[in-house]
Amino acid sequence: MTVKLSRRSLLQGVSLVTSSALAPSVFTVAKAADSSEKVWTGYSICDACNHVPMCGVRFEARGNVITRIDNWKENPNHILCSKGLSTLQRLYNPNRLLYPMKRTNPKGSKDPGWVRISWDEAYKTIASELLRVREKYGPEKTLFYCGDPKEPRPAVQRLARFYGSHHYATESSVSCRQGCAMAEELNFGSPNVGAPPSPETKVFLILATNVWAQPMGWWQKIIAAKERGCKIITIDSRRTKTAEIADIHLQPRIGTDVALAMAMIRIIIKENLYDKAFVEKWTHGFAELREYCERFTPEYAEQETGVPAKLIVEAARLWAKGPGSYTLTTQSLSHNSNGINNTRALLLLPIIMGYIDIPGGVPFNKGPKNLGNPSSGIHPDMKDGAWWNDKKRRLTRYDAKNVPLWNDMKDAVSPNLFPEWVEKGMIKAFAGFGFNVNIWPQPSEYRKAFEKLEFGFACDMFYRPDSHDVLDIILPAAMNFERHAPFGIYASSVAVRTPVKPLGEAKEDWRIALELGCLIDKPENFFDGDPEKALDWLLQKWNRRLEKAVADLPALTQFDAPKKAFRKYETGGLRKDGKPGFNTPSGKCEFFSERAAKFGYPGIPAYVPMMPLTKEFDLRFLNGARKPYITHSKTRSDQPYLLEIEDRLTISMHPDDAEKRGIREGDTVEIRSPFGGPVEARVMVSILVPPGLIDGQYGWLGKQNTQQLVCRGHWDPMSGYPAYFEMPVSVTKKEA
Ligand SMILES: Nc1nc2c(c(=O)[nH]1)N[C@H]1C(S)=C(S)[C@@H](COP(=O)(O)OP(=O)(O)OC[C@H]3O[C@@H](n4cnc5c(=O)[nH]c(N)nc54)[C@H](O)[C@@H]3O)O[C@H]1N2
Ligand SMILES: Nc1nc2c(c(=O)[nH]1)N[C@H]1C(S)=C(S)[C@@H](COP(=O)(O)OP(=O)(O)OC[C@H]3O[C@@H](n4cnc5c(=O)[nH]c(N)nc54)[C@H](O)[C@@H]3O)O[C@H]1N2
Ligand SMILES: [Mo]
Repeated sequence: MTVKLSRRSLLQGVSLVTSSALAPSVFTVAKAADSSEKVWTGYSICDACNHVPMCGVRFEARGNVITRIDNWKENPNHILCSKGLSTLQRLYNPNRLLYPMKRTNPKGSKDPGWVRISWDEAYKTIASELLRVREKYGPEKTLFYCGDPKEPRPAVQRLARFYGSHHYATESSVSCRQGCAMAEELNFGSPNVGAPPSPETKVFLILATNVWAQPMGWWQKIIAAKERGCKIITIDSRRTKTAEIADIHLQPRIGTDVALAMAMIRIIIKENLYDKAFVEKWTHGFAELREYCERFTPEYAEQETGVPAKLIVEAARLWAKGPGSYTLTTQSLSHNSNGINNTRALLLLPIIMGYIDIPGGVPFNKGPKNLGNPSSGIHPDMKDGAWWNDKKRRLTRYDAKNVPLWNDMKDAVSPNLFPEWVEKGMIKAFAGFGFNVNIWPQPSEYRKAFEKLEFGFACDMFYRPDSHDVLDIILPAAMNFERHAPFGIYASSVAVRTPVKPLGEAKEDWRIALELGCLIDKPENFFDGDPEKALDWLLQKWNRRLEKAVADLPALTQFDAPKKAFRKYETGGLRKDGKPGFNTPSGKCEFFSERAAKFGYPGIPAYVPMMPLTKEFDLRFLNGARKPYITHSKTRSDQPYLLEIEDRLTISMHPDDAEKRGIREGDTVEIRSPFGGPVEARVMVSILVPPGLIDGQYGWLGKQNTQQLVCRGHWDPMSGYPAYFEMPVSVTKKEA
């Protein structure tokens, strides 16, 4: 049966249709919960904010209806926040997308004419279109994509692999944390986000990491360290909660971290405070570093960063008192056009002090072998790591020219030149899971490009007109409480779940990717379409079984953690070949990155000033600061409780800047940049930001969509990331 849906009725809620004879609405379902159904306890993983590892949730259900959620105490991440606690509103939101839909009006029509179709029709159409495009143009002409929902990734990447397209992109190849990971790999030879302070840590460096973006337990560990006397240095352009507990808060202007780090390094060298033995034996490029940092006198650094020279000296001396550790769980450092260099420069601070893999320092090489997180594919065999790493294939990827270092290092393609690719006929079809077109600067350019494709589908929990109206089919995704896959991974333990059945005809992402896989390739490559089979197969890689893991709940499945050891670079514990040293070209921690230099980038992280402010555009916009109750494009009306906390785009503005403009708390303003606007926002007058900077969480739509302010074409040349946080803007009061 086909039911006609107008765009408006869809917008108002799929429940308009689903509450009729087609299916029970969530409210009917909720009523059914009062009946004599059995009450049981289940376990799941919260995906409300997309940080990894995610938080464990315990729930109570009556029959198939979850009636209550709570902390899963046995899970290492279990303190739920406002976003997590309101996920039941999302699960039972009457606007959920519950059925496959196809457009009936041509692309470009105001109303796509979405109608409900069966899964059978959806799958047949998708499979035949993808196979047609492969046959006619080649597999590489289909772009596979997984947005910030990181959990579908392993199955989606497998789908791309067996379809034969190495054009697989993720939100992390558009912009997220892979940029910082790139800096870590260049410096250390492996990703390392740092670690919370251990009992031996004397100084802790918080690198642009905001408490609101972390699991709640993270903050408690910092507080505990502070209480036992550990000194804290926070390097953050804003005065956040993490900055307020710091002994020293260094507040550099956005994108000037190279200048700050080089000035600290210069002092550490001049005052002979560095670890000479470590530097001599285990680092590469010290002479070049010493020469480069020479121009970064405290006074010059003050001029560039705005941080008082005296404070820079004080911070360098305090850092040298170590042992010291750091946290760099942020993505923010990589969101300006010199982001990778800024991150690399800060990460030279632990190296020059030799705080590498020592007690109280930065630990390396944690966790059982091959146990990755969902964004990296969980286990290399799941995505077929060898296929993705094939050098010849990699070089045919479209990003080999514009971001050659990224191309060399990462298995997901940088898709930010998508409009240009489509223009040149390089991409013809699109398969998107959790696809949000507003992730990009100037989203309308991307919408136009998507519209030109021969075929595109997306899979989501909600209908998002901005993204979906340029595609052909939308598929309903199950939510976290309704799926088995993937399991949560916490250092050396794994959390499996006991899901409820999906509402309507929603299916879990892994099931959709695997079932589609069965239609385009051999079913045995796709676990016969069964996510539970896939999970069991994965767990067997570590000699565990799914059934047993479920039976053991609420306890997590434990793995043997590698024996705790320090200075593993001396014993061969860090390198892939088992030799002493690090996984870098020189085998050492690299002040001068040979890998970066090989691709024409500066070997020593170079200082490059940001796009200048002008008389007209005299403020910089930190376009994407995380707030405790918002995640990206989600959590607004998906979880209405959170909308009560903040119902529209709200920017922070320093009192001096507000006064100069005659702006008061609560006023509505217009933001413009040389690249677009106006964007409408409400002002919060606050010392969270220094003079000259405003901030706001992106992800709002329509007139409040801040992505139209960001320049397309001003990318970080190393990562290809957009410079979201760099834009000069003007802010004027909107007259009533
Ligand atoms: N200006 C600016 N832009 C930014 C950033 C910034 O700081 N400033 N940050 C960047 C960063 S770090 C990130 S991570 C991205 C965020 O990137 P996005 O990918 O835009 O993240 P979301 O808005 O969380 O999710 C996108 C879509 O996925 C859907 N979705 C959520 N969960 C699931 C699921 O489990 N399955 C399926 N199929 N769909 C799901 C949501 O409903 C939504 O429509 O934005 C980037 N863009
Ligand atoms: N509540 C919530 N939590 C989230 C998310 C969410 O949307 N909401 N998103 C998740 C995702 S996908 C990500 S990537 C992470 C992001 O996590 P974070 O990057 O930690 O989050 P942000 O608040 O964007 O930025 C952290 C800090 O960096 C500072 N900063 C920005 N630019 C610079 C700079 O150039 N130099 C210096 N020194 N400091 C700078 C900002 O002032 C900010 O306080 O959060 C994850 N957690
Ligand atoms: Mo992110």
